[in-house]
Amino acid sequence: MGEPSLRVPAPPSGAPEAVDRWVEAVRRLTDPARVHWCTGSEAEAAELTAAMLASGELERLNEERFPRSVLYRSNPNDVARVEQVTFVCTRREADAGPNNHWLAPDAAHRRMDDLFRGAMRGRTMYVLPYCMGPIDSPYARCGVEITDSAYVVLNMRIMTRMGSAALARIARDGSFVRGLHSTGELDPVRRFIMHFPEELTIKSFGSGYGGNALLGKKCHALRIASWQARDEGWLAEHMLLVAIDSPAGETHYVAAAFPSACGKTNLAMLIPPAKMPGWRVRTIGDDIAWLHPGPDGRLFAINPEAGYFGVAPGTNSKSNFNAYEMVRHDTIFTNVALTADREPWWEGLDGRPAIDWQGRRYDPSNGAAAHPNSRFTVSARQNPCYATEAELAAGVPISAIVFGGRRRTLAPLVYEARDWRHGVLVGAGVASETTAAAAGQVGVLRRDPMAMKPFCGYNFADYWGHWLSVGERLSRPPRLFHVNWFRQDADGRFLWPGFGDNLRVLEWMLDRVAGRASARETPIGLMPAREDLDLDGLALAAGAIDELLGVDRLAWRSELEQLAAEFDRYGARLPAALRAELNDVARRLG
Ligand code: GTP
Ligand code: SPV
Ligand code: MN
Repeated sequence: MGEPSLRVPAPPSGAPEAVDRWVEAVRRLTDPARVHWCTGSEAEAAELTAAMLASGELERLNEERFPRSVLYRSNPNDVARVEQVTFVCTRREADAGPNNHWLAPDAAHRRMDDLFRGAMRGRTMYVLPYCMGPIDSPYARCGVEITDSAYVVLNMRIMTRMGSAALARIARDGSFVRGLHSTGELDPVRRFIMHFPEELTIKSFGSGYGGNALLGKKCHALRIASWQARDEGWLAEHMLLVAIDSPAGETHYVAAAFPSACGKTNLAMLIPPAKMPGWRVRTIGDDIAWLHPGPDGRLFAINPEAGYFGVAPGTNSKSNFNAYEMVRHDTIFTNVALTADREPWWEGLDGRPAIDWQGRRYDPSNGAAAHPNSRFTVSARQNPCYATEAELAAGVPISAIVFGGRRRTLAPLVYEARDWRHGVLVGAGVASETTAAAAGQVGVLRRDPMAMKPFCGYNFADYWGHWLSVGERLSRPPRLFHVNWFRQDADGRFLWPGFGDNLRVLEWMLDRVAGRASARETPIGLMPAREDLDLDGLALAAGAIDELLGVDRLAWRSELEQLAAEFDRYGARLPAALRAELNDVARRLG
C-alpha cells in the first residue's frame, strides 16, 4: 500500500474518535492518493466545481440565464437506481423479508471489501459528515459518507446539512451511519448497494447515480432509518410533506407517499388553480418524511433532507412554475439535453434541443433528448414556496396521509380509509406502473406498498405490523387517503388534469379532516360524490368524472385477490389485523 505516512488524513479537531478510526480503516483498504475532510463551505464547493469544470466532468451552462449552474452527464449505463443489485444484509434472511434481496452480512462484507480494496488508488477520498433533519432536532440522525466522487460531494452538500456542524453533532450523539461509496469502474456487473441495518452501515460500489450514490437519501434516510424507526417507535417514509394554507386562514400539514416519479415533487410545490384564490401550498419536503408520535397523540413529521433531487422531464412553467423558477440558478443538472444556447432542456419545455443527454448532436432517432430520469439538484432554500416549518426541531403535526400510485385503470381519483387500520391496508395495497426512476421496464404494474417497495429496510410483514402499532399510539391520528392522478381513457389521455388542480381533491380531504365534507360509503372506502368536489372551471371530458369516481366491483375483486396472493408471500408473519381488513373489504365487495 506504500507510503501511508505521507497520506495520513488530518481530521478536523473535534472529529469523534469512532469516525477517525473508521476513516483510517477505509483509507487503508481503498488506498487513496489523498483524504479530504469536507467542511461544507461555499469555498470548498466552488473549488470542487472549478476542478470538475476543468477536467470536463462538469459543463458550464448559459451563465446569463442559468447562473452558477452546471451539467453532469453520468455514464449511459448508470442513469437510475438499480434494484436488482440492492441488498439488505441482515443476520436472519427472514428479517429482510421477501420484499428485499438478501445476502448474509459476512459474505456481503467480503464481496464489497474485495471490490473496495485499492479502489481509490490515485483518487481523492472525501469524508463527508452530514445530518439528516434540522441540526438541532431530536429526530435528526447523522451519517458520514466516504466517497471518491466529487459529484457526490456537491450533491450531498445540497441534499443534506453537510460539514462541520454535522461532525459536531456526531460527537454529541456518539453514533452515526457509516456509508462507504466508490464509483469504481462503473462496470454493471461490479455494481452493488449493500445495507447492513444491524450495523448502521452502507456499502455502495460501481454507480455514481442518485439514490445509488447519495447515501444520505434512500440508503440512509429510508432503508437504514426504517429499521431504526421500527426499533425506536417511529416511521421513515417515502413521502412529500406540505403545509396547505386555506383562504379561511387554517394551515394543515399533509404527507403523501407516491412511488418514484409519480408526482411527489410536483404536489409538494403545487400552485393553486386560478379558481382557488387564497389557497397556498408550501413545501416542507418532496421525497422523504420521518414521522413520530408526539406527546399530544398527534403524528409529527420532519423532512430529513435539505434539497431536492427532482425529475426534470415534464417540469415547465405550466406544470410546476415554482420548480421551474427554482432551477434557474445554482443548480446541478444531471443527464438533461442542451439547447444551442447552452440552456438545459428536457421533454415538456418549449424550444429545441441541440445536444442530447449523452452529449451527441440531437437526433430524434436516438430517442428522447433528455434522459427520462434526468434530474436537477437544488437547495430547498431556492424554492419560492419553501416552508420555514421545515426547520422546526419538533416537526409539524400531520392532518392527513395520502397514498397514491400511477394506474391507468381501476384506482379512483380519491377515496378515504375508514380508520387507521383500514388505511394501513390501503397503503399496503398501493400498486403502480414502473417509471424510469429505476433501471428496468417502464409502465409495468407492480405492487409498491406505501411506495416503499424499493426502500423498506426490513420485512414488509413486520413493517405493516409496525404501522398498525404506531396507529395504536395516536389518540388523534391523521386521516388516511388514496389518490390516483393518472387514470387514462382508451386512447391513453389523462382523465384528470392533475398538477395544480389536484388541490381540488386536497380541499375535499381537508374538509373531511375538519368534519365539513360529506362522503359516501363504498366497498373500498369513503368517496366524494361529484358535488362534493369543486370542479368549477374544469374542462373534463364527458363521463370522465363518473369514471374517476367509480368503483368497478368485478375489477376490484380481482385486485383484492392479487393483494391476498401478495400477502401470502409473507406467511404467518403477516399481521392478522391486516388480513382481517382485507377480508372485510372483500366481504363488502360481495
Ligand atoms: P421521485 O423523485 O422519483 O421520487 O419522483 P416524484 O414522486 O417526486 O415525481 P415528480 O413530481 O417528479 O413527477 C414525476 C413525473 O410525473 C413528472 O414527469 C411530472 O410531470 C409527472 N406528474 C406529476 N404530477 C402529475 C399529475 O398530477 N398528473 C400527471 N398527468 N402527471 C404528473
Ligand atoms: C426515487 O427514485 O424515488 C428518487 C430518485 O427520489 S433517487 O434519489 O435516485 O432514488
Ligand atoms: Mn423518491
